[in-house]
Amino acid sequence: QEAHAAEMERTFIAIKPDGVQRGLIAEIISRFERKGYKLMAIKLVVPTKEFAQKHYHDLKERPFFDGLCDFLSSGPVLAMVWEGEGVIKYGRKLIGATDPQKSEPGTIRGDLAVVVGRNIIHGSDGPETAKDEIALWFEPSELVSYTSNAEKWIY
Ligand code: RTP
Repeated sequence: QEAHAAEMERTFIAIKPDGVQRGLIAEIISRFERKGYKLMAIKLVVPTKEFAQKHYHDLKERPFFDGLCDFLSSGPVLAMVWEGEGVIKYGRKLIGATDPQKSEPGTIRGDLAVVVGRNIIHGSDGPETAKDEIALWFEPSELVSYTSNAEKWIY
């Protein structure tokens, strides 16, 4: 059981400044919570622009990079680590397509956002980025290891 827990997949999820300002924190967290994923770390931070540039380094050649980094560093971001089987891929499914005009109803962006530049949430897109983003946003000591009572019913 412990070995199983140690291998459990983790992803980095962030509610961007628009999601925080719009009062969508509880709504978004509840979708991950109700699904059966486990919250391992959470904090509210205002990233510097330099930090935002690190987070989005893969996009530095894109025309929207500068505006995107200004936006991410414009206010509080709720940074989280969620754990569970398949959480990286399915977390992206809960979030929905990058452009809220294309995300399905029922997804976070489909239900709660309208334009791509204000799409309220970020989720790691693969195991490598998940690892890198968790390490960028959190100290290892900020990840809380615990047994949730619900787990034996979820798995
Ligand atoms: P995220 O990293 O935030 O979860 O988004 P994603 O993987 O779904 O999308 P990605 O292509 O990595 O883009 C990152 C973020 O950049 C903003 N964006 N703006 N045309 C635009 O103005 C544009 N395209 C992308 C979005 O906020 C997107 O989430």
